[in-house]
Amino acid sequence: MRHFTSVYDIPDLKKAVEMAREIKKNPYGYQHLGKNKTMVLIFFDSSLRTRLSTQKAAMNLGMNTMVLNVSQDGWSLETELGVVMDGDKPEHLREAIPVIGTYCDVIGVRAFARFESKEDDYREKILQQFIDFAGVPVVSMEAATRHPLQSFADLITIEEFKTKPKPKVVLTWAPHPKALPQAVPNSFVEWMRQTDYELVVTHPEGYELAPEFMGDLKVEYDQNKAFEGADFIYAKNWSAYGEYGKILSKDMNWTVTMEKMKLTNNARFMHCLPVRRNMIVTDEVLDSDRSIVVQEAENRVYSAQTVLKMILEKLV
Ligand code: SN0
Repeated sequence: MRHFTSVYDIPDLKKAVEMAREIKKNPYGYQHLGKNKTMVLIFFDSSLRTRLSTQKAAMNLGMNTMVLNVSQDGWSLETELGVVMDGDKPEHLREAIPVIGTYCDVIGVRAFARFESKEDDYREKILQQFIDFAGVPVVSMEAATRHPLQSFADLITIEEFKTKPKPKVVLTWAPHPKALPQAVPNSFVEWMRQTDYELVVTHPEGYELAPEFMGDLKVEYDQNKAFEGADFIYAKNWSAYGEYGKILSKDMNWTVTMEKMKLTNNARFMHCLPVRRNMIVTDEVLDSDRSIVVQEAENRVYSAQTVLKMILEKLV
């Protein structure tokens, strides 16, 4: 593996999940791979789990890590090509990226959808420049359209908690006060479609995800129906893709409650975090033994470590 930006960069998903579970049992078994190797983590957006779990993963592999929060620590970076730089951004990505590349062996980048232009977001304007100009492997730590390290951790978590070979996994939209990216649901659907699970997506009308992610998967617009017999409930808010970046509903009837969880097959509750309590899901569900959000977050270390291991093996 050279770069990691989607599920398609993983040659054999089953083997990758097995590897992640092996690493979880023996996290320091591959320290030699990262000796004298440095990872730089660049954040254009906030983070808690991604920053800590990716650093932890790199350290478990014997790597050194450096973190740059672009919005707080660095120069404001110009991302448009061909502009006259007479504004408030003193440095261009075009120089910043190759410079960073000379200081490290792997770059992790977080750059959310900007919601200024659907086209720019969906062609991954920032992530793509890193791939083109860094000269070293690039790992997506959530880009405009995907959050693959999260989805990989989600898959590991479902494999750990499933009680039947083909669980019913339900992705449900839930209300939120802000317009959020589609990266997490896009990616979740993309990864789940690579498994033989029964996948159901439910959301209000107007929240259809991009066809490139949904493929031939049908939406169940009735949330209660979707929940029937579910083994995993994966909640997430996202803004509309069609009416790009718009909030079309704040309907609190979509909040995941214990009542709704009772429609399921004693399902586990999942969310990538951070989660808005009593918007996305009630306290009662989050504080119950059905919730596995912390175990899911813990697996972020092992998804990142598996990906970094695969990248390092190609470097040495
Ligand atoms: C991000 C998102 O893509 O939805 C990151 C999730 C891992 N979430 C947020 O930005 C939440 C912000 C908020 O105000 O709740």
